Amino acid sequence: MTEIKLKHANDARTNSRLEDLYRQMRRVRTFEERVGELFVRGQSAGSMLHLSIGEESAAVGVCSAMKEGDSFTTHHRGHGIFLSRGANPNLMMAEIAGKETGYCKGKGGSMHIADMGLGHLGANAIVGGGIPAVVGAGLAAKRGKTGAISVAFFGDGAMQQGILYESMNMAALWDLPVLFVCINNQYGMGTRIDQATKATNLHERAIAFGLNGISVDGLNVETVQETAQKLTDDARVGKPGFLAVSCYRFFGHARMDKSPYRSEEEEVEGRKRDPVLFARDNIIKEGVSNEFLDIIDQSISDEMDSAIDFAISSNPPPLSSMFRDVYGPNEPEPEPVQTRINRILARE
Ligand SMILES: Cc1ncc(C[n+]2csc(CCOP(=O)(O)OP(=O)(O)O)c2C)c(N)n1
Ligand SMILES: [Mg+2]
Repeated sequence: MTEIKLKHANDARTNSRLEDLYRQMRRVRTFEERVGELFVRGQSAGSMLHLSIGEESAAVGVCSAMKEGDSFTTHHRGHGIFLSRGANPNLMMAEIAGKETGYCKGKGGSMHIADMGLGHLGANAIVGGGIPAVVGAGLAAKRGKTGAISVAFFGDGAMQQGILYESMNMAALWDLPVLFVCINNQYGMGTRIDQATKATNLHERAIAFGLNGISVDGLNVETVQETAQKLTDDARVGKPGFLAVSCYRFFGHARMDKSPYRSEEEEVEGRKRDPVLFARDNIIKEGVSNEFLDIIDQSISDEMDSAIDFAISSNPPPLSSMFRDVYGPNEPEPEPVQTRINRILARE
């Protein structure tokens, strides 16, 4: 009861859908902030980390239009997408920290995280590399009449990759339950989109292949969600689609990139297009109090602190398991690393 009192600064009606979208976006933002800290402290596995801060509406808007049983692939900046599809932050954080309690027992890390149970067919470090898998998943769903769709998430850099066009062509030709989602954060590493292509109306390319193609401004998560809902509804009945969500990559390409290729003024302007704060402002306009939203933020902060504690207190996978789960289930036990090294050295 006290919560309800706190929730409304006046008697205005609450848009609980927006509140839910806000909560989800705040979870993504806070998760990414914690991951950034993990990296700076040298506690993440691998040397690269790509944060999706500024892109939360694409992940949350599209994922909230998906259903249980749907599958998806992501690019190298996919933490927010997996979290929005129901990933457990503890297991994600442990995976990024390279611990055996992680989704892939610490052997996938940030850029190769996957979980078939939640429909995550895999993150992929190759630009465009995860896209064709959704065509296969879409074909399987169509033939098996499962009613599921498969969604490929990728960046604007993949718009210049041939594999996208082969995949869009097949999805359209075979009327597959597939959605292609381009998160257009304006940059492919240090190259701005208008330095990479003349054709910046990205959805027009999809229309040319016979897909439903739409571009939306990612500032407003509700617009993203509504558009994605239409596209997923159509995809589910065999009309594949393409959605480009425009946003701004708030920080460098990877955690160590200080973005010397763009001006500070541009970054200040770009960060004003903050989908999390935009949603927060709109909720407040509907009469929800700042204080109530602060309580939501605090509980999310606590949740992500626990994820960090879980990851740090977990063990790395034992050396003896190095090749386990890497090959198919019927592969023979891999040769112990030291025996293999000795054999190679003996040969030289
Ligand atoms: C096929 C291929 N080419 C180049 C790279 C190096 N690379 C890694 S990320 C990246 C930029 C990708 O930009 P975008 O697709 O827009 O995704 P973003 O990083 O902006 O999320 C590049 C060129 C790669 N991983 N794969
Ligand atoms: Mg990009």
